[in-house]
Amino acid sequence: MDFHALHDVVHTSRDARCQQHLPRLSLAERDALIARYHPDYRQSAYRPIAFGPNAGDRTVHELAAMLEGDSRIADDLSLTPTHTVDVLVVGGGGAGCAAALHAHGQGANVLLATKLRLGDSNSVMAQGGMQIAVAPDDSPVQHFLDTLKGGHMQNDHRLLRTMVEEGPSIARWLLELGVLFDRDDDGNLHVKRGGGSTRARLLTCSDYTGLEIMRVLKDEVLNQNIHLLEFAAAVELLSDEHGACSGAVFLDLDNKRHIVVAARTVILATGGIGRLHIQGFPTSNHYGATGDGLALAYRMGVPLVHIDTFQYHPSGCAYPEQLVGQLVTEGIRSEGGHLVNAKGERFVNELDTRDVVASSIIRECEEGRGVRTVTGRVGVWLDTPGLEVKDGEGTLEKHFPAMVRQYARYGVDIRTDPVLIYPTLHYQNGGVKVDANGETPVPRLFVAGETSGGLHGRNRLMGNSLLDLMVFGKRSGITAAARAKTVQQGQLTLGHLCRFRDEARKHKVAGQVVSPKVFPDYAEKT
Ligand code: MEZ
Repeated sequence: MDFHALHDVVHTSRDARCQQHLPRLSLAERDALIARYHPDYRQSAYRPIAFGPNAGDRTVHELAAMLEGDSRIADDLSLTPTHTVDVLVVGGGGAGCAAALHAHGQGANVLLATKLRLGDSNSVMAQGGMQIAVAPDDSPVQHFLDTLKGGHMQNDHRLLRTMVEEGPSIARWLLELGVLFDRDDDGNLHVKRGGGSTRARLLTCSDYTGLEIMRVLKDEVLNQNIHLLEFAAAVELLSDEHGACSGAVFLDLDNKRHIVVAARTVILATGGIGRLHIQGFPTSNHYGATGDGLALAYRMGVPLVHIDTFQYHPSGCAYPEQLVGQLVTEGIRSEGGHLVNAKGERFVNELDTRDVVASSIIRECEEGRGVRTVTGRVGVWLDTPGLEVKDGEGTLEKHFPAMVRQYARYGVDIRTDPVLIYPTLHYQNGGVKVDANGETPVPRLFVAGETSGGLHGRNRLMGNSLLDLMVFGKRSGITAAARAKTVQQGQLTLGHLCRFRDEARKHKVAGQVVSPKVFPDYAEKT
């Protein structure tokens, strides 16, 4: 049958589907479903880590290999610094920009180094919004409870409380800087509901919320004349004689030389891990998302938390082939978009938590109720035209202009044709262990944003990532700047690397993989 003819079932089943109410699953039903279908539960995809701070903990093969991997630099690299700063921020996404701005605001001499260009990050690609409890019927307490439930009660309470309580002040800060959040007809901030949330709490800028926030933050970094180092990939941290962090080594991607930066404090904000393509999944992540900060912090001796859990966003694009893995925002489901199997049936409450929705889609596909593309991919329909029918012509163009254009480029009109989706690797739920100021157990080393772990428990709620970046970017920036005032620049050594290499040799895993990877496996080798 012609692939496009398969759409018909979506149109013909719409009226009946609109009468249906599918409740969210009970906790017992949720646990049974995800244990059977969620990729986090595929035992063969996991193994214990051989050595280091998380020795014996199980994680996916791709991450275990990266953490055990060897640095690309030699023990005897000359460590004469080309820059000496108070605060070194590694990463130019949302957390990195927020950290740099706040550290600079405290009077620190800041260098922001980034692997690609300023702003190239998952933050810029965030579509569906930022959760902040600003609505009259909402509160930080409610935000806390929703997030805790979504995270299987495994969230670090201190981090979570800090995030939800500081949300409203972050909204004010972004508004003052000039972020154009959507407003209702009376000019009040407009809020939408995300999966797993009991209140409408998402502040949005159509379906390009991250792009809008990053437009403003990037401008601010440039306006404040914060010193920038672009196309510089962090390949190793530096430690002093006491084991505290004292700087970093970068690979200059233009001329392949090393750049050494001495810093009193270092903030890692290198983002996510999607480009490791865990378990062969496509990803919604940007090209540089290779989990570099995890490897760098691990070699310094910092433990990681919740590294056995990843987020597979339910609606990754499954057709056309050029868009495979890219995000189809949860915002479409927030507005009432139905998920529909090949038989024209809804099969899950579309606003259940992401682990539930993703597992349900995988179940439908594994049990033969998915739709197959000509290239052999499988997925289920997201009824985008249903929104035009329900809310009127022009709805998609008004609320999801980026999505309409993204698909139109490949000849798909999402106003008339449903889109085929399948879970895509979107987020690492865990990461580097930090306190509420982003500080790690290694002195003077801070981590902010997706590289850090604990806040989201075992499943992040939609829109909590953008808030995480802003809150902990800010707190780590302020704390790192304050700490830099009280300490001297430490010696620049690779002592931690020598110790790590000794351990690797003992466990016979020395030199198997170079890490951080810097770019995905299919990139031209650097
Ligand atoms: O927080 C996210 O991951 C998000 C808002 C994604 C989306 O579906 O738009």
